[in-house]
Amino acid sequence: MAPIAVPTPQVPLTPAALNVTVDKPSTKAAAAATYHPLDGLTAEEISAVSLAVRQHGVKHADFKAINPSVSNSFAYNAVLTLTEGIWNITAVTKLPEGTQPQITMDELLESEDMIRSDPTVIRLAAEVGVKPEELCADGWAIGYDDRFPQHQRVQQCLLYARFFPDSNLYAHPLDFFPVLDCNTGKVVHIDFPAHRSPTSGKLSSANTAPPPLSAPNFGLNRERILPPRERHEYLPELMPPPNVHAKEARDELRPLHVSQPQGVSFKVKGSELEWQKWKMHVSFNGREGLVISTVTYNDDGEVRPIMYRMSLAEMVVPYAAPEHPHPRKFAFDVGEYGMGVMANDLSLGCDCLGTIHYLPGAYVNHNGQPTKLKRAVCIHEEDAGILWKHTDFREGGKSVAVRSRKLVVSMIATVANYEYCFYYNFFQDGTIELETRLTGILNVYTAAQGEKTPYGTLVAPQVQAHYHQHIFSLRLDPMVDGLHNSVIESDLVPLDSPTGSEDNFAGNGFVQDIKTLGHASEGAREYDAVRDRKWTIVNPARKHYASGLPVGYSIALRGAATQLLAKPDSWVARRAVFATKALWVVREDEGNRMRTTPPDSVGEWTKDDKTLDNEDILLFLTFGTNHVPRPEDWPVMPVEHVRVVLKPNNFFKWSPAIDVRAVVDKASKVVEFNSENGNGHSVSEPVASCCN
Ligand code: ABN
Ligand code: CU
Repeated sequence: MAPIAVPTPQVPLTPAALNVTVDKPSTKAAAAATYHPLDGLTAEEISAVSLAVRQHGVKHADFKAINPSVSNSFAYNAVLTLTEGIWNITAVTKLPEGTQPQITMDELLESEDMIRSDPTVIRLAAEVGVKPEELCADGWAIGYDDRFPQHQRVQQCLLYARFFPDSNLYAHPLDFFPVLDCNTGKVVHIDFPAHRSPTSGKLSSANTAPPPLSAPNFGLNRERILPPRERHEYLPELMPPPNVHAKEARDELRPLHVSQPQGVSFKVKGSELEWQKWKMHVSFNGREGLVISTVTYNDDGEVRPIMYRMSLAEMVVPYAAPEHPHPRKFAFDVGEYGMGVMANDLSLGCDCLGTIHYLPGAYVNHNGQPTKLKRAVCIHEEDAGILWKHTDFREGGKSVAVRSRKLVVSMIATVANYEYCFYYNFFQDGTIELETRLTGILNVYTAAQGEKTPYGTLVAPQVQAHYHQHIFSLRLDPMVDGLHNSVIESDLVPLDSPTGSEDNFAGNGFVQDIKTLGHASEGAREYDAVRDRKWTIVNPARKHYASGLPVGYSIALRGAATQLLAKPDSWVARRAVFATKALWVVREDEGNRMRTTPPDSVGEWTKDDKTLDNEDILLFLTFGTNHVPRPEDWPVMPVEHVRVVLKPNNFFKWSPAIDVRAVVDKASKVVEFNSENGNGHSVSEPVASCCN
């Protein structure tokens, strides 16, 4: 990565002198026509902000963070305001020692160069038959390891070997982890995980704790382990032998086109998206990636607000293996890397099928410059099966079947070995769904021949995939018919009265046990699958005309509820407090307050006793999946789906989908098969109407 050349104050504070390329908006008129205050920063704005920060840095000698030649390893918060086209710095705050900005892509890539040129790493790799140029490193945020001083910007490298161009490096994990200081570019330590005896299962180390940095030979007290050499490829061109998966490709499927002969049914004005009765704003930023704001539904002419903002606040993948240094594997992929920073530039016909509209995205990179994605966000429609149907079973009775369509707003991020695909789905019955799909390659570590692996699955010989959890935090800023909302928790419980009693003679009775989360201290909630616990965001000021209940949106977490399995006082629980509960409800003013001193987390924000009822609130919903890897997840994992659903509940007078008409798809056909050769051919056209 090229160091930022910062001139002396005598040099003019021009973009060229400060190494900033100022992107120009294509045309002023075009920019003005689509401008919206909730838009993500454009590439031009990022360069302009970067220029303002550098100019400030040059003018103010105390603000040295941007000048690597005087790097002091402190991080700063800068607040800028835009006045008549000029960005001004209004506040600069030095953050406490140990506060680190996100790891950047450049730092990740640079880590590979650093380890390839470090003499100790070269020697250790050579001992297991790996050449420096074959070494690959995934740079992981270290999270927690108090053996290193706070000011060091440490990164741990998970090492693999790549023996052939483009080959799957994760099939060849190495048995040691270098630790780097990103600021000095030096390897500062090597960690050697202990291994377990094939016979007794006993650990080669005295215990699972980190050895002191001063331990001789980096605390290594076991035999070195050669990386597995068997190839496990997934790229089609690498499939022939010696790849163990070498197989002829299966017969290609016949084409299945998604065709919209009359075009799409949505409208896009800048970043504002309208479809059916939905309207929303879509934006993108480097940290959260995709953001959906100001979601409204046109209910018979009344535009009803539902969500002010929805975004991914955080995600963490804690692993189960307790032997050092594996417990350090719990990177925060939003906070420490940025989901937007890792977003893919999407490809038509592969990532996105059908008639697609893309939105661009931009984020600030290591050098303070914008990185642009032409296709960061994909917008399209999909058939979603049956929306509703009924047949009057009496002879001559009528039948109606209505198909469902969904609007999908999505992005995909590559998070080193894994990919995460995020789809915000909007349905015609008022349902909003965040569907997360997980795919990519498992994080793996080597196992010695015959070694016992109590915390992982051997997905291939000597390739061990540790058990882990994928835990996400969805930040919901609700606006259900207004900014003042409450959260109601409801459980389904059997009647207290025993079977045979007056109240419950047959014993079948069950009711909803309902309570409003009244105070901040009640804002941290557990999921209860047995009681089918639900949370409903309501507006207590408006009631349903028939049920008399407050209008609301219910959160269905079933199947997606995941809470941290690590101990409450574990390293990971202390950092990923959000993952310890299924739902956090906090006051907006608390959740949005800018803080510069730790501890700072939802755990702190739910400690006071301010009211939560009928207030401007925020919800942080914890969801995800526990992953005990299967050999079938290897070498690339078929997608796993996790769904969080928000359903209107007492919000609409009746089914909002009752006005969707049954329309026959004239392109559908019946296929018949020749019983001799099994070949199919189309024989008939669809019925004239789906309502008959
Ligand atoms: N999941 C941790 C991570 C993310 C990006 C790059 C390397 C490692
Ligand atoms: Cu997983």
